Amino acid sequence: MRTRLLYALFGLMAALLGVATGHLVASLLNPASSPVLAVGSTVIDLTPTPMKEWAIQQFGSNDKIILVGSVLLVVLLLAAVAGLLARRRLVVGAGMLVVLVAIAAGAAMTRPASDALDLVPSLLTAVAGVAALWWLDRAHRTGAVLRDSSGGERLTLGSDAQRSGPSEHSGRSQHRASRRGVLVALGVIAAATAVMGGAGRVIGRLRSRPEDIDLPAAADPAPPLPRGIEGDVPGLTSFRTPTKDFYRVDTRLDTPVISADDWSLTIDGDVDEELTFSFDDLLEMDLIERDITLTCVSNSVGGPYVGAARWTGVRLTDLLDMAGVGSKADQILSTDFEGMTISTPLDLATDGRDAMVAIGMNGAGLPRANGFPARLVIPGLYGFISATKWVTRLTLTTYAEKSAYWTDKDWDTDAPIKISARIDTPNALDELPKGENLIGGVAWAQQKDGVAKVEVRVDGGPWKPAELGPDGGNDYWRQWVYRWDAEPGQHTIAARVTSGDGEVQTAATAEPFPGGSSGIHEFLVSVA
Ligand SMILES: Nc1nc2c(c(=O)[nH]1)N[C@H]1C(S)=C(S)[C@@H](COP(=O)(O)O)O[C@H]1N2
Ligand SMILES: [Mo]
Repeated sequence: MRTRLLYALFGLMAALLGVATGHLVASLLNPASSPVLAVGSTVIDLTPTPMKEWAIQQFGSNDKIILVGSVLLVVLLLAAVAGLLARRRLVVGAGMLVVLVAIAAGAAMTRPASDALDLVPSLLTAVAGVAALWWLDRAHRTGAVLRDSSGGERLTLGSDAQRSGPSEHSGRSQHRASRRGVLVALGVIAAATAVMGGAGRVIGRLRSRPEDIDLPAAADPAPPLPRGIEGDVPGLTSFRTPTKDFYRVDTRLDTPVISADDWSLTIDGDVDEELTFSFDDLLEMDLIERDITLTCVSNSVGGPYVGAARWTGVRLTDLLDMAGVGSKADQILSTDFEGMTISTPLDLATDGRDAMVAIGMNGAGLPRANGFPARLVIPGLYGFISATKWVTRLTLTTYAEKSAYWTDKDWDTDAPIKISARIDTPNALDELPKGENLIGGVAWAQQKDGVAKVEVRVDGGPWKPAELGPDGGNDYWRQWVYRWDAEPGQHTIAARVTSGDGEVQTAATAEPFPGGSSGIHEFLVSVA
């Protein structure tokens, strides 16, 4: 029994060392080729949409940590099994480890834009894992063999130090030597795993340091953003989302590191002339600056996947006009640096809205997580059909000819952002004092002439107008606050928005899939 446990531990330690090795090497070559991340990414791509949506609802922005954690857990369980197999025959256990790594290597190779170099982390994972298993097995068997030849007993780690008797004397000391050998091997492997794991993290962080760019002043600047009312309403979302707090949604498990010097944007497909722009080319063009609220289609009513920032970039139509769009195209298929695709209806992107290839966010270059060096920002459309990060290609094509990542997963191709009001304060189930309480939040109605009105309803009574915060433009969200004179007891509070073009937020509920959530943000609070 004990040797079984011991060998399961051997398998586990060998796998951990392998994973740490692979991760470290990947952090130097290509973070996405790390065996565990490669498997995780493949799982993301293969997961059916409803399950993915379920995971996002359940785990929110922790969904990826949970995914990577689950992959790791499965790997470690299988590695423990490999360890058990190695107890009988080392080659069988080692073989199983190699098969596990081969699966990860396969996943790494099927990633778009992968090359032969992406096999290196997996290869070294296998080498480290097998070497560790071999060493542990040898350390264990050496003692066991010595002992078998003298005392004939089977090794059980740390069980019989108290047993005594002259005839067992030499067996016992050899036993101790073997136990020491195993402990030394385990210690060295654990230490190496920790050091490499730590080094991998540090290198990853160093590599993904932001690149400093000098963002030129916009030729077409935005008016100064008025001061928000967050200072007056505790718990209210700030009028401008600080860059570091901006939500992040994408299919990646790593943060891409692309240097501005190596980056370029190509416009091709149904165009008069195929064009390629360098980052410096964009810096030299006329830049526009706009305050725009981005929204993710996976945001549920009242959810966190929405953020408001000041974006700086080149007007999309300036670029398209230079290339000369042909008559056949009805879609802009944008491609990121690794081949991930997003499709945008051409007519919407070019109808006069402030669509841009953005290179700046809140007055600085884009953070790597939000698309450095460049991304699309198109007001009024959910991010999954408009906001391509790390974008390198815009192809003018048709929906009949080409389909994008989420189109293939049956999400809508035409997905305007649904108008919505969110209550930020109080929170559901809060205990409030009786008397005046502030109910506050944000509301958005991009490309629908902005927010005209926000109303609050208590206990299903009449809708009453809230006060609106300052105006940051029609593509920007609006803060709102309602002074509520609360009576003791349980109360349901709700909020809804009316857009400038007269649409009242619907009470009809819809899930995020396939075209965005709808319904009213409503929940219970109690008043003492
Ligand atoms: N390359 C790439 N761009 C992408 C995505 C992605 O998965 N890959 N996700 C999109 C989605 S669904 C949204 S909502 C926005 C989110 O942008 P943010 O992470 O900067 O908030 O990016 C979009 N751009
Ligand atoms: Mo999204």
